Amino acid sequence: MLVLYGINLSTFTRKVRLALLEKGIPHRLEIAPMGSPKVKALHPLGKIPVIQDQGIAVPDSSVIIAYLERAYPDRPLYPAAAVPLARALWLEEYADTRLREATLPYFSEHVVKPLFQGKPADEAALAAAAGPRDEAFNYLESELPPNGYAAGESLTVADVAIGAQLVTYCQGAGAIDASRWPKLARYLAALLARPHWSEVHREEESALEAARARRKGSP
Ligand SMILES: N[C@@H](CCC(=O)N[C@@H](CS)C(=O)NCC(=O)O)C(=O)O
Repeated sequence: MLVLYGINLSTFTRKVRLALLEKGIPHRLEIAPMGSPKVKALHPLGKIPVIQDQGIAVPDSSVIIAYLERAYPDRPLYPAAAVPLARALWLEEYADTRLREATLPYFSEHVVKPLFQGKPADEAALAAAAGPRDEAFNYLESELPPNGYAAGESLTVADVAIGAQLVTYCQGAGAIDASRWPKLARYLAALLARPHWSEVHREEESALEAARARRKGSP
């Protein structure tokens, strides 16, 4: 069976989990943090996610999803036609890079530092994050349709990639401000209402709750 190495609360692990679940591919998540010996043995950069399938290791969420499309063609996440395919791949790339950089500070400062490192949030880093966050959210607000999916008539890799980043943002910053970005807020709510997404989301909320409880109980 396909094995996915990663951790919950990792954005790129979430992206691949959602792709596997949406495509209905049987798999097992093996908890393996970034930089761990297991991950380093499979991924030259020591990053997560990495999968093992059919006797090979496949690193990098985008490469993994491209591999899955060929190895498991049912329920495709790549549109068939060239134009929506280009749009889906661009939005995936945008989510993995610019949206990632623009939203990660909220998670780092409000979740990683206080809950996992016992450090206070850096208020200057949070203040500096607002501009890039606004720019990225404004771009997506202008690109998304009023309802439905980011690229084409059905769920694609673009939705998995954008949604995975937005979940990380909300874990750090709270809900997307629907008065400023109504389409984006509606878009994420619709994704999170999908059965597999709500299942993953609930699991991650429990992990966050447990981390908060541990932190509260620690001296
Ligand atoms: N481009 C990679 C990014 C993966 C990535 O940055 N993963 C994070 C966890 S969500 C990680 O392993 N960070 C540790 C590091 O950058 O060394 C992908 O799409 O898989």
